[in-house]
Amino acid sequence: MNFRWLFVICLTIVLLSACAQKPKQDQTMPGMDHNQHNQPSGGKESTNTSQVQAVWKFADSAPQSGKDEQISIQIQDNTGKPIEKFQVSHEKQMHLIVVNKDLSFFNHIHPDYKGKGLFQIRTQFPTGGDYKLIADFIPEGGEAKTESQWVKVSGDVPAAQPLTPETNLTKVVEGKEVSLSFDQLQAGKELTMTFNFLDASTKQPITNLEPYLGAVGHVVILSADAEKYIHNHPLEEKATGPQAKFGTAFPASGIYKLWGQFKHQGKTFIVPYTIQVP
Ligand SMILES: [Cu+2]
Repeated sequence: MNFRWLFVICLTIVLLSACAQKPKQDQTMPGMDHNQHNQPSGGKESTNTSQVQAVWKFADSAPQSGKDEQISIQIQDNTGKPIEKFQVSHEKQMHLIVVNKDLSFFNHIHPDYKGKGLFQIRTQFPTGGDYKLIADFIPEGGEAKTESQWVKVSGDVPAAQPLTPETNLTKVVEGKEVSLSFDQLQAGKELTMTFNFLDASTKQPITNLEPYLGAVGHVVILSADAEKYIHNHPLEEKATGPQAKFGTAFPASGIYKLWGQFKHQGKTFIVPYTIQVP
């Protein structure tokens, strides 16, 4: 396994505790990370990310659908002391993914950093129901961290849409024919997933994808119950199409939903897929 693979997978499968692919010797060294070029020299102030926690607050004690709601996310250590410094990752200090329980709604937004560990954003939930908020961030000198929170939003709750795995992974989105393929698809295996882009009307390959948040694309993957979360970045971040390749690994077999986010001709677009991982 080459180092780049190890790095990409460990950086992205942030939910898996202690990073399943991590070399054994790292696990006994709190705060150490294979991402060592990011360690401050001397390193004794390095953040032990196992003690990093997020405290979630809503300006409205009962958030409502269709209304601007302010979300505050306070990042602190287990003694309540704010974590003050964050590494910029893909142009942002925090990435926040919002999904509803049946995964029919997906949003990827970026809270503002207010200092002293506090991030804030205003957003809207389209309907009532349960939503999961997932924050991705990297405390300076620490490793990538994911903190999540379920929130109940009041308002009409539409009937849950069942997640049905798709067998045809080619679809047209915003005038682009997008095909998703895997070199192998099996739980627990390192695999490459490839998105291929054609102009839907001319069938010509699209070779001028634009960087979106510093990479040709971003992929977020959630298990059907929204418990397993993976955020992938491209193997070649500077690619421009017609292919965008991502390395990933599905932790267990089951149904997953994934969302690829790309940018073309100044416009970002999202390509969702529901897949069955054997
Ligand atoms: Cu983001």
